[in-house]
Amino acid sequence: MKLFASIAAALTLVAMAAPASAQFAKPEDAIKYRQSALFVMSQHFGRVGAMANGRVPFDAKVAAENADIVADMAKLPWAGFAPGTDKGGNTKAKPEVWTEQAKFKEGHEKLVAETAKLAAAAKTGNIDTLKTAFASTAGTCKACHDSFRAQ
Ligand code: ASC
Repeated sequence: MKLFASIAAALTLVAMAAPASAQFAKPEDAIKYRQSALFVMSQHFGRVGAMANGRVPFDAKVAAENADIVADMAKLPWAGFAPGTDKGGNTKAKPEVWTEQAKFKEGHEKLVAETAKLAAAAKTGNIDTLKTAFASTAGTCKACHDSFRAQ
């Protein structure tokens, strides 16, 4: 019983330490997953952008809430670009996602870093800090789209 409890505790720790990952029954599910994560991210990024661009009044609390969601969502889509998911659904992902994996990974790591900075910037409550971080994050989105997303 003691041994069983130790094993169970160890497995729980491993599960907690493992990075978030997702497994998919079919390519279509992976495609849907990554597109959904990117869509949710874009909705919240758009809310931050509306403030950064002066389309809606700056509300530091709302900016911070939305930026936090952007930063969390930024971690998710990449699991959905699994091998063999270049086809099997309605995807604009270019073959380069899989043929230039080092560059693609670099792009996603950059986005995770930039969105973390965006979330930190939003928490300062300073609109100029937020504007700078927003522009930088948007540039990261665009760079990756230019290389890896078909029109
Ligand atoms: C957004 C959004 C994107 C990026 C990109 C930045 O708000 O949905 O895909 O910004 O347009 O260039």
